[in-house]
Amino acid sequence: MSLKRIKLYHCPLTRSARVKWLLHELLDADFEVERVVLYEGQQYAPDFLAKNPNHNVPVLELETEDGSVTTMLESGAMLAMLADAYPEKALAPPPHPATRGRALYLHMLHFATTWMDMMLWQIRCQTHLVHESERDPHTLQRYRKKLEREVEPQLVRQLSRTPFIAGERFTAADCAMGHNAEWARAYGLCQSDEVGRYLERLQVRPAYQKAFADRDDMSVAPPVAEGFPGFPG
Ligand SMILES: N[C@@H](CCC(=O)N[C@@H](CS)C(=O)NCC(=O)O)C(=O)O
Repeated sequence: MSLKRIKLYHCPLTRSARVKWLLHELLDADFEVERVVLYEGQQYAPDFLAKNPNHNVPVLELETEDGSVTTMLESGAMLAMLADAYPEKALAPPPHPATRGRALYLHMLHFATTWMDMMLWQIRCQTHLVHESERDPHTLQRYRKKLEREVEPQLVRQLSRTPFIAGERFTAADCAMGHNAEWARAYGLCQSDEVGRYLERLQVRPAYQKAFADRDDMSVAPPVAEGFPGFPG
C-alpha cells in the first residue's frame, strides 16, 4: 500500500516515542504529530476514545492514495508495518527469502514490545501509576528480578556479539529496544556497560534526537494533583 499521509498521536517519552523515532528515521519530518497529554487525561476524551477504546498512545493513522484511513493501536505492529513499507530505507531485513537476520529482527522487535514491555509496565505501575493503596511490593520485586536476571542478560549477550539488537545494522527493533533500555534505566535497571554503550550508539542518531527533543515535556512520575485520572484506568 502506498502511504499519502501519516499521523501519530503521541505523548513524549511513552511508547509512542518508539514510533515517532522510526518515523523520523524513515521520513525525517514528513508526518503529522498530535500531542495527547496523558497526565491531563486527554486519552479519555470522547473523540480520542472513538479512535482508541484502549485510551492509550500511540495511535497511528495511515492514509492511502484512495483517501481511506487505517488506524493502528499497537506500537510493535506499527514499527513492523512502517519498516516494511519503506524497504529502500533498509530498517528491516526483508521478509523474502526467509533469513536468520529476519528471524532475529522479528524476535527482538516482539521480545521488546511484548515480554520485556510487560515487565516494564508492571514496574512502572507498581512504582508510579497505581494508587499507593493498591501497590503490591511482591509484584514490583518479581518483575524487577525477572528483568534483571532473565531479560537483561539476553540483551547483553546479543550486544556483546553485534552493535545493534538485531545485528550489525540499525533496524526498527532498535527503536523498541532502545526505548525500553532507557525506560528500564529510569527505574534503575539495565545499568550494564553493554547497554550503556548501546544507548550511546543510538543517541547520536539525528532521528533519535528529533524523536526525543520533547522529553522535557513529560515527567516519569505523574503530577500529584487534583484531577489526575490515575492509571491504569
Ligand atoms: N500495547 C500498547 C500499549 C500502549 C500504552 O499503554 N501506552 C501508555 C503510554 S506508554 C498510555 O497511553 N497509557 C494511558 C492510559 O492507559 O490511559 C502499545 O505498545 O502500543
